[in-house]
Amino acid sequence: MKEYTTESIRNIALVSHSSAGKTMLAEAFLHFSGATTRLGKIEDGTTVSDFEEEEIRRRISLSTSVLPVEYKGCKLNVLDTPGYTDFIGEVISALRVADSAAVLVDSVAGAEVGTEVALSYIDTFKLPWLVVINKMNRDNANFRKALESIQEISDKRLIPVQLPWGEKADFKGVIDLLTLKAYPGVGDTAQDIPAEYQDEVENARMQLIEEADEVRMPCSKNTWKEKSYPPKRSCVGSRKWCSPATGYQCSLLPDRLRLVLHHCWMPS
Ligand SMILES: Nc1nc2c(ncn2[C@@H]2O[C@H](COP(=O)(O)OP(=O)(O)OP(=O)(O)O)[C@@H](O)[C@H]2O)c(=O)[nH]1
Ligand SMILES: [Mg+2]
Repeated sequence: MKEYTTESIRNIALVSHSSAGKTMLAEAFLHFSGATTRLGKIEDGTTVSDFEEEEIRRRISLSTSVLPVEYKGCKLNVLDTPGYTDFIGEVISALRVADSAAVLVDSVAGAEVGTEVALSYIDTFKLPWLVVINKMNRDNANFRKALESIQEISDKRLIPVQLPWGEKADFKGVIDLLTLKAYPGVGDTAQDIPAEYQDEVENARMQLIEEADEVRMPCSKNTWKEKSYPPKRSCVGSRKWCSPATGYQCSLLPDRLRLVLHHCWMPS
């Protein structure tokens, strides 16, 4: 593996209530970035992260796995933590060494006890974090409701950086508010935003710009498009979060020094 300097490395912990999809997201990162040739499945016991016999048998993560993901000149050390509270020690250890955290929330269940516990440790370690509203393809998936549920248990204002492109059986991908492109689930070709989303996207983007201005990030309404710097607060993506080819792969979550974000993609 190539050697990376500090500014190209992101140590990011995936945390959530059990079963929100952390291990599958990590699997998708690996697959999308070309580290694996096929996407493993929890049900088949073929994910890279859940490799222990007991993890395969129980179909849950029992310990934190560190998964190196190389993408666009950056190295993401993804820490896939267990969601069951019995293994909270693993989550604490992962957050202790991480530079940032991605909090996964099931789009049907919304924020759960494990989400709240994870957030309290994120707070303890004062980590920057973002939310991934996951499983958007499930029946009863509801992005707004899931978002509200996590907003209710956090005192940080959550600002979407991506919107889901459809939901439930109609879930197609994500609409990115920074690049202003729609990213379908399969393949990495960005598309123009479908006409029926234009108003929603415009409103969400305006909110994003206003929040960015408010927290005085190095962007303004004029430079936003070129620089793609994100707001300093927690942001929200959706499961087809892993949209490829976005220019800010390393731009929202921090290394030890600065702010950055990575996107990756999970085919359904
Ligand atoms: N429909 C749907 N199912 C998903 C998605 N992501 C994960 N799953 C399923 O949800 C279940 C749990 O996924 P995991 O990735 O093991 O969840 P986890 O957060 O790692 O769970 P723990 O290790 O117990 O904390 C598995 O059956 C996955 O196949 C998704 O985007 N959509
Ligand atoms: Mg897991």
